[in-house]
This record gives sequence, structure tokens and C-alpha cells, in this order.
Amino acid sequence: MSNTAIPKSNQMPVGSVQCENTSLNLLKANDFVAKAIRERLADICIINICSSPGSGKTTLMQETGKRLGKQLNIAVLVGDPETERDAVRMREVGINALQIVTGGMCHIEAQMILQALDHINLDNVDLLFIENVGNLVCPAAFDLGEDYRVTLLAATEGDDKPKKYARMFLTSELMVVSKADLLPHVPFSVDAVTKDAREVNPKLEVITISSLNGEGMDEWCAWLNDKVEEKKASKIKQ
Ligand SMILES: Nc1nc2c(ncn2[C@@H]2O[C@H](COP(=O)(O)OP(=O)(O)O)[C@@H](O)[C@H]2O)c(=O)[nH]1
Ligand SMILES: [Mg+2]
Repeated sequence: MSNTAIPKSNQMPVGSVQCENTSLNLLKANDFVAKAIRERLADICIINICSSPGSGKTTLMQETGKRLGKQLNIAVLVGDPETERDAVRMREVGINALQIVTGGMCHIEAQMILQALDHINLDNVDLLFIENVGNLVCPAAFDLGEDYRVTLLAATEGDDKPKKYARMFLTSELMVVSKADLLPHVPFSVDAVTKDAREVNPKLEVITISSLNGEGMDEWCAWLNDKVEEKKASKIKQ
């Protein structure tokens, strides 16, 4: 779970000097709002989906909705700098989706989620996805009250990204290597990217997926089901 002792806004890649950074401290306000979201949505498993633009987040949400929509009550909050297009795409496959238009901002902040909660019905929702703005940098610092952070890295993006954008992978619980159907056509090593990512974050889980041909979708859906069950079990224990 993401409730680690160090808030995500302050986690640094391995080898970084752990110093007080004044701009990072401004993120403490965001952490307070994230805590309020966690308390308010204590029954719902919340997953923050991050990646560069175009890595396949919306397509994966669509395919997930098609596969799990009958078993789980799924909702999506999706952030983009402009347009409602992604929310429309998800509604087209029957997913309860609300667009957060950030007005040019390069990430979603916790206060945007809190405001959006007044405009979406989350009664009986088991699983809430937050599709973050496409960006491997800024979203890493903003806790949105999620239980898990999942970062997609498409086979077309190059396997050198986990070390370059270390904080994104450090603060994620799962890395999804997406567009696996393209692996035979591009110079991308799943082994190399996994090794690099685990040097940044030894606990990082990895699943290789293609939304196009279905590879890895069973493993992804099983991972999600486990997390929803764990969330429900943790609530019963309290
Ligand atoms: N080959 C391939 N293309 C994909 C896959 N998933 C998504 N795409 C394509 O990648 C582009 C961007 O996908 P989208 O889901 O909008 O990415 P997002 O910006 O991360 O939400 C679209 O043209 C998709 O059709 C995949 O698994 N394989
Ligand atoms: Mg999208």
C-alpha cells in the first residue's frame, strides 16, 4: 500500500541526498488533502494511473472496464490539460467516467480530486481509477489519496526511462510495460527495463501488457481483483 512513512512528495531516488527542500514542502498542503480523500473514500480501492502521453492509459482503462465491468463497480476520474475526449471514450464502453480539465496544468492535484468528488456518483464503487495527465515528472510528487500508483511505460518509449524519471517509478507500486504487441518491432528489453526500475525501487511489481492483443490482461485483472479484495479486508479488520 502507498501509506509509507515518507510521503510521496518527499521520496527521493536511491542515491539522492535526503535534504529539506523548500519547494517540496509546499506539497505538504497537497498531502493533507490526499489524507482527507483517503478517509472519505475508505471503502474504495483507488489507483492512480501515470505515464507519458500516449502510452495507452485510456485504452487500458477501456479494456479493463470491458473485462471487469460485470464483477466490479468501476469509476474513472481522468485528467487532461484540455478536452473531454478520454471521459467520452470511457463512457462509450459503459464506464462511469468524469473528466477533470486541468486548464493547462501538467498534473492532477489532490484538491482537483476533492472537487471532482462532488460531481460523480461513487456509491457502491469498488475500484476508482484516476488517469493522471500524461507526464512522467510532475505527477510523481502529488499524492492523490490513492492506494496504489501504477505507471505505464510503452515499448515504444525506450527502456531507459525508469532511471531518467526515477521518482515516478520510485513512488509506484506497479510498472506496466504497455504495447507489448510492438516489442518484436522496437529496440526495447523488458529484462533491462525491469532491472533498471528495480534498482530505483526494489519492491516494484512489473506486468507486461498489450491492450490490443490481450497479452497480460488476465494478470492485470487478477492484480486489480487482489487489490480490491485486500482493501475490503483491511476495512473489515478496522
Ligand atoms: N500497438 C498498441 N497500441 C496501443 C496499445 N494501447 C494503446 N495503443 C494506442 O496508443 C495510442 C494512445 O493510446 P491512449 O490510450 O490514448 O494513451 P494515453 O494518452 O496514455 O491515454 C492510441 O492510438 C492507441 O490506440 C497497445 O497495447 N498496443
Ligand atoms: Mg488518456
